[in-house]
Amino acid sequence: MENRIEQIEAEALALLSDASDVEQIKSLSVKYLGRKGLVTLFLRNISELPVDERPEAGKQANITKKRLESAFEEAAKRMEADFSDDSDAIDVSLPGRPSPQGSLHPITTITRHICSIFARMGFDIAEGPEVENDYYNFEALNIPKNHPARDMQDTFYVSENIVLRTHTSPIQVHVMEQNAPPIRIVAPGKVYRCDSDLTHTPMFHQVEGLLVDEEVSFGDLKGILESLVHQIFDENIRLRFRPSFFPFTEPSAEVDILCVMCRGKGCKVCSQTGWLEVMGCGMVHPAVFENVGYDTSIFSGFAFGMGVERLAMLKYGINDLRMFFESDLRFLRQF
Ligand code: 2U9
Repeated sequence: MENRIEQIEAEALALLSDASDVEQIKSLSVKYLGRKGLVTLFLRNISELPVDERPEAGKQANITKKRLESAFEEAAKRMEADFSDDSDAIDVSLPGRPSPQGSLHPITTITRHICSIFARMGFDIAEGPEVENDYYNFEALNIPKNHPARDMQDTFYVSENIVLRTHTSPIQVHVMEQNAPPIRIVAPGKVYRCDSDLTHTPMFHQVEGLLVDEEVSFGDLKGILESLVHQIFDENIRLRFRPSFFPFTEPSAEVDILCVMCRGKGCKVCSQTGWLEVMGCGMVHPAVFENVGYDTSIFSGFAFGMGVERLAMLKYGINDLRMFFESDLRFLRQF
């Protein structure tokens, strides 16, 4: 019987040395020391042994019980300490920590939206440099040397003949120089003007468009812009074309849309007029076509331009232009 208790102890210690977590140690403790554990049963059955063997067997069994109790306890403590103190220990069962995901800036989102609307109407997307030659930014667009748009107050000059583009129009000039008609492009991008107040920032975004073909009419232009406005806002937003002037288009027009806030009733956003000015447009001036070598007796075309910040403010109900450039995550996370 003494051998039996020694066997039980040896077996318990061997299993303990293989245990790899606290749960396994707990179940070993139950197996040997629990209410129906092997050591407990051994002690309970001592009365069945011959009378002269009982004292020694009882003593041995109690020694085994104490040794196993402290062996289990120490092993469990060691294992817990291993996990909590050792900074190198990796708990592979923990779920991974996701890295924070960014989102697109609202200006990027609406620029892509506008471009995708035009792409569905058959327009290609064209891009170009933000630093331009004076010729592409002004001269080719029929903006003569003494025009006020060239003034130091409006334009960032890099040197006498190099400027930060003041509109994306130079892109269309490059495309026309390199391609014969028909042309159907939209030109999105950053533009720079020496202007800074509550409603103007020195850098802002534009999307411009150009279509050149035979027999292009102002009616085609109206249809394209109406479709754009209906897709950005909704079908009930009417458009109004007011005569205007741009050096690069003739005739030219400003495009107003029904106020998207009050739907024409009159509010603070539309200064009680019921209308919002959102775009400019016109038929491309023959002088621009001559500059790129297009035959004006065959080809005509229309062009338009819009400020992306203004459209984004109206679409998303943003009332302060500065929000776009402050990188405030509380603002940006809403998009
Ligand atoms: C070429 C020929 C003509 C582009 C045009 C406008 C009218 C216009 C403004 C809208 C708000 C600029 O951002 S804004 O201040 N744009 O009113 N833009 S026609 O005309 C072109 C472009 C390129 C070769």
